Amino acid sequence: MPELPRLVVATRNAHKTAEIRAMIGDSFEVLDVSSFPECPHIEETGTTFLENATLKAEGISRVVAGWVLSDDSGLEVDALGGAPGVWSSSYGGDEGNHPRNNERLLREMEGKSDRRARFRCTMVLAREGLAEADFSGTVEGRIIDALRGGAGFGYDPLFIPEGHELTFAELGDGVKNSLSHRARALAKVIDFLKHSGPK
Ligand code: ITT
Repeated sequence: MPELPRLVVATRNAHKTAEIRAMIGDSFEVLDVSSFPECPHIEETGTTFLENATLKAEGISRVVAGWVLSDDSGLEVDALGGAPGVWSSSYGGDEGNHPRNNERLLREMEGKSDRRARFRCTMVLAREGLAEADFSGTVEGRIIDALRGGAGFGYDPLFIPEGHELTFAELGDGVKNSLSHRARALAKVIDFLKHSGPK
């Protein structure tokens, strides 16, 4: 059997890797930076999803051969002027602390009647230190006033996608991976890779 082509995801978030691996099926071997201890920490100094996704993809592809895919994503809440947005991962004050992020979101949303929100995901494909293409996906929905469900990660227990009555954390990976911001961006990535020929 020929070896599968490799796709390295420029992330330290194991949940993102697991979702991408599940969605990509068996056309690629999906790894992330946890398999490459030589990868540097990439400072996310951008002010947009695209800037941060580009920093991560280019930074990791300088030290890892082949295609590197980054994912910069976040939650935008209308009643909060688009916050937490690009700063979703440290909204509660502590990078990557999902319980604190959710606590702050619940606090900020107290008494707000406009609950509209969306997840956004921007992905960048890079090779040899250079970004070659970017892809975006969005899913609309609303924020509820108490945590519900145990699947997924991040703000999933507070977000109900449009057309549903359950949160991403209640709907589970199968449903989330069929309609999420990440699924929609990744479908475009897969299409691009299919047409880009062997590398
Ligand atoms: P990497 O930068 O290492 O990829 P990260 O988790 O820090 O990991 P981001 O900088 O893109 O990633 O921040 C994304 C944050 O947005 C994430 O920590 C969650 O708080 C939120 N988020 C993104 N996608 C999400 C999803 O599918 N479900 C719930 N929350 C999500």
